[in-house]
Amino acid sequence: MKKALITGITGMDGSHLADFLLEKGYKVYGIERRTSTKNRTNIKHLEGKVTFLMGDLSDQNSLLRCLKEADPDEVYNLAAQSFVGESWNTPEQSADITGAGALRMLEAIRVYEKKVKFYQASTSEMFGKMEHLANENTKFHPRSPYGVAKLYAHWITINYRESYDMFNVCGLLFNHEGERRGKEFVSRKITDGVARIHLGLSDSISLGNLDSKRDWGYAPDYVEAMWLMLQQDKPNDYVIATGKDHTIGEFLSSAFNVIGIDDWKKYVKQDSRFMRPAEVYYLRGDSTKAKKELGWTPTTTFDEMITKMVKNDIKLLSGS
Ligand code: NAP
Ligand code: G4F
Repeated sequence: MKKALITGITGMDGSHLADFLLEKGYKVYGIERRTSTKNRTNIKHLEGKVTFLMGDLSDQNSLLRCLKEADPDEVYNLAAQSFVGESWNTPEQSADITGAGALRMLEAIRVYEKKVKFYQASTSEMFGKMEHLANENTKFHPRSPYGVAKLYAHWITINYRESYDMFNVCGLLFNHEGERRGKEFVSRKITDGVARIHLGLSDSISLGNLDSKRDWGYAPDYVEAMWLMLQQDKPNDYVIATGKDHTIGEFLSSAFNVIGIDDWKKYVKQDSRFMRPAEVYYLRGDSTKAKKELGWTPTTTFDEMITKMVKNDIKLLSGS
């Protein structure tokens, strides 16, 4: 039985990856950090199936202890301060967890000395200021403290692969969403807001910049790509994306459509509090390499994903 250790298991991707690996017959360990109130919304269903270990990406020894306890074949480093907007409020903490956190996990694996395959959650935010389709060779120009921190984590993962012959891969994942997404991200903020309007709990949604375009995929499709990367003979880095871009207006239109509203504009307010000091206006990825080498393609469409998210939020809010 293969063993996997996941950092960030309480998050959206971590919980989906745990579901996926359990289905594959893995023994799964997940690192949780101490918080004043436990938030197990995404992992409640995993209790009794996954072994939870206490640790923190800011604490090197805790990572080594978790590694020894789990003795994994594969480590998936998904933990991060992952909200781009927040990274201007806490740039140092974002650098420490999102950037140096990856280094701490790599060092723990290096000191542990056993052969462990390592996955780093890299991101399309590293491309930042881009205008065309991005692939593995596109130059980076991050536009947020989060993006800069992720770029450090990306290069240190590659550097440890080249320095110590470690099996390290980076997945350059474009935006992916789903029912377990945090409510501060624009996708879930919209689907939750639409559900509230539908149930008469609210009459509008306040958003920032509506002009950006994103290449939005569905999270459960994307965790499969993470696993596939670690099953290859040689470590390599891959862009994971749908190849299609949509504006936030198109996201809104699709979400309001689920509740039968065509004229969504009268329900949306613009609020400068949600604008960013530097914006990433356009992200679209070319995952040809992943398709060719991993056999990976996304299966859930943009509209299917949004429908699932809106229906799930209506269900959660109505308690049905
Ligand atoms: P998420 O839902 O925000 O989950 C982040 C996870 O990191 C949570 O489990 C969180 O734990 C944990 N964490 C934060 N600080 C920590 C610390 N100091 N020590 C240990 N754990 C800590 O993020 P996600 O959307 O699942 O994304 C997973 C990873 O992929 C992240 O690294 C993200 O940056 C990256 N990524 C995401 C996307 C996307 O579109 N979703 C795209 C590309 C890359 P708490 O619950 O305790 O806060
Ligand atoms: O949903 P967002 O906060 O996601 P963003 O910034 O693209 O980051 C996400 O995807 C990255 C991959 O590219 C990940 F690495 C990262 O961890 C995270 O998962 O914002 C999307 C767009 C932005 O242009 C933002 O300015 O939506 C715009 N937006 C407009 N109004 C808003 C809002 N974003 C948020 N969060 N809230 C708003 O009210």
